[in-house]
Amino acid sequence: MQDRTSDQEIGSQFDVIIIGAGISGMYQLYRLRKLGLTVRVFETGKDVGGTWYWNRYPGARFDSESYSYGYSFSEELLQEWEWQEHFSAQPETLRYLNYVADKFDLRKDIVFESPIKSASYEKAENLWLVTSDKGHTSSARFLITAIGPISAPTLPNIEGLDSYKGEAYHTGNWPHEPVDFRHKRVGIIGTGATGVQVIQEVAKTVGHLTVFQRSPNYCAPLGNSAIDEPTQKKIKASYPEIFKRCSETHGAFLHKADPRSAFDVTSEERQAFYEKLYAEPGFGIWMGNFRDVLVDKRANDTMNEFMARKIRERVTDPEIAEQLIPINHGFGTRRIPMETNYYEVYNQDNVKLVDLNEEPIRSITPLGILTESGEYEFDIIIYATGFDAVTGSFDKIDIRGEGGRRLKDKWSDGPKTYLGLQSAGFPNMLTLVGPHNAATFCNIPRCIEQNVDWVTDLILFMRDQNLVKVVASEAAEEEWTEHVLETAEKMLFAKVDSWFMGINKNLAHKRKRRFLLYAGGSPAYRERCNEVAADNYRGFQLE
Ligand code: NA7
Repeated sequence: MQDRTSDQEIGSQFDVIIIGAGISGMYQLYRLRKLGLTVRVFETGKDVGGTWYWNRYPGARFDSESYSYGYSFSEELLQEWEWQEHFSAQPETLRYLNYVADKFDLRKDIVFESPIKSASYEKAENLWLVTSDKGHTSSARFLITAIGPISAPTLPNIEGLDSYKGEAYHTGNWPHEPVDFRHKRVGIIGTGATGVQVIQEVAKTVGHLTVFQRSPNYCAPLGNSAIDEPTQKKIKASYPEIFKRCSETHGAFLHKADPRSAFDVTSEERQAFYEKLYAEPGFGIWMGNFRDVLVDKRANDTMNEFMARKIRERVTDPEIAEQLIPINHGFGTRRIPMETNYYEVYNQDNVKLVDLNEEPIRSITPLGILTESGEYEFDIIIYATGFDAVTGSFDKIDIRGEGGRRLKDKWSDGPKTYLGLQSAGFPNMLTLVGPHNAATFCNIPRCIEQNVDWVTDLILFMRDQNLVKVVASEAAEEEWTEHVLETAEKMLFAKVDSWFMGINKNLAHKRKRRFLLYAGGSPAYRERCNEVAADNYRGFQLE
């Protein structure tokens, strides 16, 4: 890794500053450098990878088919890289991103260990001033945020958190050294997509494991396996079809919704279809289900019954099985955790499930966790308690636009953007995977590439037309925000508490329910972005 932390390097002016060296920041750097622009990326971590750099917890892996997840922009890269598993584990994914950084010599323009604390738009110079935590300031015409939608971890708001004397880790900030669970008493709080992954992995070697569950989720089998040689060859020969299929599906996954209603078929056919989806690898059960399962309560209930039956079949103790069946939301209305023998973990003698609805946590103590029923002592506590999703990573930076207006204040009642790519009053700032952007609800690299390509084209267009300032109009922003919220209202998840809806009970301030993603689907979003560009960037004011 090159050292780029000298004052001389940092205190300079660039055409573009990118915050974040994860999947989007890396690709954005690659594209802009090719245009001959001067670009500098500032990254908090010691190396590239973003999500895959921080989330090193045991069990972290893709829920997307690996070959649908990698970058598509380089045929050479596609042919060189060989995914080892259908759903790659975090170490391999991080190796892949390092390989990309090496291959395209990306690190020379990245300043590591440099969290950006503030960014302000200076009207007189039409520049963004960006300051790192070390107090170094750099400037650029364009500011591109590539800070990730799920990158601001939140610890639980439980009294006594700091008093605990054992080892404690949040999954989103996992140590670089391996953590040994053998013969250890481990407590885990959280049973979302992350909790499920970490629980099933830790359970393999742990001395004793206690899972603290506030809300169970409907979890579906991942169906992971190694990729054999003939399949590897087939994958390499099929990339055009793989990416074409992703471009046609709602969430840019390989799975396409079934055009039938759950009630177009007999009850036997429906059960057979659900069994087939349950046995198939990946998100098919969520993304490839009947078209009305996520929008019609009656259709959704047929899936709830099916999933509850599966849990009862797999968990030996009927009381524990009931505790693992969600009662406060329907199938797929929250993020589906993908699992491998997750439910069977609760059949192990050395695993205990604590239902926090029956036995709430009172506090964290120096020795462990105190509930209404008594104290549990641990050697290690794992917090799989989630993130301040989508807007949390923006809130961590003091971003000020025209007139010194703070982005955090502007978004206090919910984000407002145009296409999820810009917010009015923040000229020349572009938000990759920003709120209300389809990339937030997507097989993310597929939508990241769309975002980055669109932003690159905009910058190229401005250069060709001698334009120096782009800012979304209030009217375009209003119209997009309304469209985003209206689209979400049709979905069952709009009525359920989850990070999709901006609900995070650990934050000190209570928020209004506010949809953070875009549910209109990636093809419609892409079409809209293309139309806007073709119409001379309609809705943006260009100077
Ligand atoms: P999630 O999906 O937000 O899950 C967080 C989990 O932690 C969830 O089960 C929460 O219960 C639980 N939680 C959070 N705070 C507490 C407290 N204070 N007490 C008890 N339990 C708590 O985060 P993940 O990291 O699993 O997944 C985030 C995304 O990352 C995921 O969707 C993927 O796309 C990648 P709750 O449900 O709120 O009752």
